Amino acid sequence: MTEPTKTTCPYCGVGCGVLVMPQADGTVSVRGDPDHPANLGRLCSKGAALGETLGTAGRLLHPRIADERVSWDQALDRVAGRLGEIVAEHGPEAVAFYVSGQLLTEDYYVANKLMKGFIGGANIDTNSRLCMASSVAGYKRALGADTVPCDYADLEAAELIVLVGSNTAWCHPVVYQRIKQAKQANPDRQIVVIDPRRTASCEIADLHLPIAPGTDTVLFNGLLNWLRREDALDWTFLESHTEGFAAAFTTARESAGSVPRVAAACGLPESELADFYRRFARTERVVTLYSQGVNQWSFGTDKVNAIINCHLATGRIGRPGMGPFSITGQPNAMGGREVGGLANQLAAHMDFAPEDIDRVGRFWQADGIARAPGLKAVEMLRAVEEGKIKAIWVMATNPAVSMPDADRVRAALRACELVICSDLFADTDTARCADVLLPAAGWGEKEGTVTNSERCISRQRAFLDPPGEARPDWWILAEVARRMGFADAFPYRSAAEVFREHAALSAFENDGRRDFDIGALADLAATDYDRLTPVQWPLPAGREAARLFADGRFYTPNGKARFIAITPRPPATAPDDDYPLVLNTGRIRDQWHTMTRTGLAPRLSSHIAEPFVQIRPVDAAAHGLSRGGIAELTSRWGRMLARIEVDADQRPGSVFVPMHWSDTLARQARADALVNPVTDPVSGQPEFKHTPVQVSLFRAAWYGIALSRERLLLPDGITRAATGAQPDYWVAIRQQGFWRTEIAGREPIADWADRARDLFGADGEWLDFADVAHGRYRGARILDGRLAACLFIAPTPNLPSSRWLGELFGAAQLDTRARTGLLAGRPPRGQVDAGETVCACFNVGRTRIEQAIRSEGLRSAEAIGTCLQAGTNCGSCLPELGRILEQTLDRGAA
Ligand SMILES: Nc1nc2c(c(=O)[nH]1)N[C@H]1C(S)=C(S)[C@@H](COP(=O)(O)OP(=O)(O)OC[C@H]3O[C@@H](n4cnc5c(=O)[nH]c(N)nc54)[C@H](O)[C@@H]3O)O[C@H]1N2
Ligand SMILES: Nc1nc2c(c(=O)[nH]1)N[C@H]1C(S)=C(S)[C@@H](COP(=O)(O)OP(=O)(O)OC[C@H]3O[C@@H](n4cnc5c(=O)[nH]c(N)nc54)[C@H](O)[C@@H]3O)O[C@H]1N2
Ligand code: SF4
Ligand SMILES: [Mo]
Repeated sequence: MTEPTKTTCPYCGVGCGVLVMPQADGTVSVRGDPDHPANLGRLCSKGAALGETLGTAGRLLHPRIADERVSWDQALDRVAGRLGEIVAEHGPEAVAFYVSGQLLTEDYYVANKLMKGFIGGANIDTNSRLCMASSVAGYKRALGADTVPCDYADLEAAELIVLVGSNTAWCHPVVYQRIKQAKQANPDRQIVVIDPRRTASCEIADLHLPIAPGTDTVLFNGLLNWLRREDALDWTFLESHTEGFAAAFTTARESAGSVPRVAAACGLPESELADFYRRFARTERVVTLYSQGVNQWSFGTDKVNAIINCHLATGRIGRPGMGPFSITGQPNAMGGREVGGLANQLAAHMDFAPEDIDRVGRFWQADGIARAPGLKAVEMLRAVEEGKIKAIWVMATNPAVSMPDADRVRAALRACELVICSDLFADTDTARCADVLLPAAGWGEKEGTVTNSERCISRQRAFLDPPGEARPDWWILAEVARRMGFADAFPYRSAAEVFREHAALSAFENDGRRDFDIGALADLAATDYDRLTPVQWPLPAGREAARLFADGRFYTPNGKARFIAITPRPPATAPDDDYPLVLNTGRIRDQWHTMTRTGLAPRLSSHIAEPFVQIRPVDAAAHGLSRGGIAELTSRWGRMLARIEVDADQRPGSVFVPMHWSDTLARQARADALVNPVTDPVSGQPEFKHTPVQVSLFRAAWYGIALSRERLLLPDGITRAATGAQPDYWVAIRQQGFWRTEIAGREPIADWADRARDLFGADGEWLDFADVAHGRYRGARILDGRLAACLFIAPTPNLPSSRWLGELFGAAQLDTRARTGLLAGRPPRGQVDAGETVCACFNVGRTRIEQAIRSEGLRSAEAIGTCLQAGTNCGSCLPELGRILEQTLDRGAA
């Protein structure tokens, strides 16, 4: 037996090491790498399901121009030729690259070098603009460089961890497990969660502050004020290592004021706010861990600096167990920052300062290097819309889904003269707007490195051949560069060669002046690159790197960290009578962004299968919404449909929707169609967490669920019949061995038996039950005694459970009981429906868990694990098991 391949998970910024082993049956086994410092063997549900996302289904296998298959030569010549022509005619600003924190460092480096060094414009920006830009800007303002000063071990060494705008339990599950374990080991360790919603991360919280959206600047200004009043400042550190305290403090005191004023502004009880302030003031080792609830605001950079101010004031930076820790989202968000993927950076943490331009230009031997920053993502797409940018090359990101005001972005792409899209998949929302499609090699098919949230560089290694003609992104870029006449600067034959150059640039004329230095890796031989084990930067050649900021020296010109005076601002748009609720958007546990990969794994769709809107009971009642129905959300920018979920975890006045669904998997379910495209003036990051919306009941005449072995073609399948009515709402969900499609429509349809045959094919045996008067239909198509497809229609959302129906798909033959059940629309008597899946690893349903809690008298998540296995593998569902336990016992008691 061969050794497993050591590689790194391609999803979140935790950067877990995984061991991969292709199996004889063609599947791939994936487990956590016990030797990787990020996860020490753990994986979350997404990492554990990686094996299910491989294979050729849906992959883009060949280059395509205008929907025709072409050779690589034709595609590369076309791209290079057209880019060259446009630059010659309109200048380098007329072309743009929109890239991604999911590119490997080597891909990213080549993209940036080609655009900034040789095309000579700086219109290359990355989806990290939507993600980390405020953190980058905040660190640079305060510390003089984009330096994340903490690592995961600091979380374990901290006595207080403050999670601000981070649903760590779902978005960085392995870091969350590390925090949880540390808390179990020492219950005195305190966890405070600051988030308008009560999230799964609150499971381990000593205190949850359900802050009014956007008021973090007030809260942290208030904290600075409190720290001063309680004499909790580190004056020695302040005086020798920082500047600007007086102004920041005065602004904080005047704008935030006393605890009652801050509590009122933040919508929090005074006692709880003071409780947090007290904990922060009296605890030395504090890590403030933050992500999108902080960054994704039109004043995200101010939020970041309000947090950093409190760490500087207490001297809590540069020592173990403390610091302001921006946790990164994408697997290579940090690598992108290192190569300069943002339009306002150059490369290797250098900026568009004259000496940096000169230095990078000499290193690249690029006389035509760009001399000024380019357009940031949202501006870039605006320039596409205006026709100023005539060609855009999108790599490893899906802006037609993930950018704010997504309908407008999509229209801009459709109208653009030349859209090139490099992706793994043939059919994404963005690929649908592209003229040229380039097949990229994906995870497991290419070599390279990524840098995780704690600045640890890890290898991604290939263990599969790329399907069809797919190629690594760096190769595609270098080929285009050569054909544009820059062959000398792009001679790379391997990822290792690119990496060496990147490492050499980081050390070039550095001498400790720039934080990012991995000079020790600049001469890595190909074999050493192959064997490279995870390493943390800085990693200068020939000297030991100390802990960042341990000496109290920062990367500002005078070496002092800067306080930034923060005047709190309101969100860009306030709710009003037309749009009375605040839309908050984000992630769910088991899906990754626009679902091109996680959507392939049936077990990842079992936790949450549909786009939803989470709303507080009181708001649901006020807007006539009840659980299971469909809501129509509208904002000044667009519209979305989503299943209604009524939940007291939601803040009054706010609703939450997931960002994940696209037009390829659903109809009218893109959250970003609603989102205000306003951005932070410093960082350019959009305000994804705050758009005023109206939420009303979508009045469907019928609701349906269809299960089929093949994916249904919607809405065509339903429209084909004479009357032409089609579903207004549909979501396609891949399950084990079949597809489930949820549908609903406004127009009544009478002839469902005909529609069912249009959808699935008329031949074979059919079971039909129709009650036209009451708008009910149940139909099943049976081929060779096995269930081939079924359709259930009802006037309300109460439809049979897909779990029970799914089991029927597995049956070799449908017996009489099953047939009776299908016609009756419910499981035969005596058969239990296990309910919606909670534990994706062992496929354990909610009903089964509730029953076991009652019948076996289970009292802890561990006991549930012992009884049903649930939660014993990746542990991602443990917070939910805890909640089900609580709710079931509550109900038992009531
Ligand atoms: N399962 C899963 N994990 C992922 C990803 C994924 O797609 N799926 N994506 C990865 C990526 S790229 C990223 S960037 C990270 C994001 O990770 P997170 O930032 O943890 O995720 P989000 O759900 O976007 O938002 C976090 C929280 O911010 C809260 N919030 C909203 N407004 C405010 C506010 O004004 N103040 C405060 N304090 N909080 C607020 C929201 O309620 C939400 O719970 O996740 C990474 N991990
Ligand atoms: N409403 C709302 N919108 C948001 C957010 C939010 O919180 N709310 N969060 C924002 C954030 S933080 C982020 S990071 C973005 C993420 O948004 P996107 O970057 O648009 O989302 P992904 O689905 O990850 O897109 C990655 C694409 O790259 C492809 N791909 C995967 N691997 C490779 C590869 O190796 N090479 C190439 N060429 N392609 C590859 C995938 O198939 C997929 O199509 O969304 C942003 N949008
Ligand atoms: S926490 Fe999960 S998604 Fe993130 S890197 Fe680890 S296994 Fe991958
Ligand atoms: Mo992100």
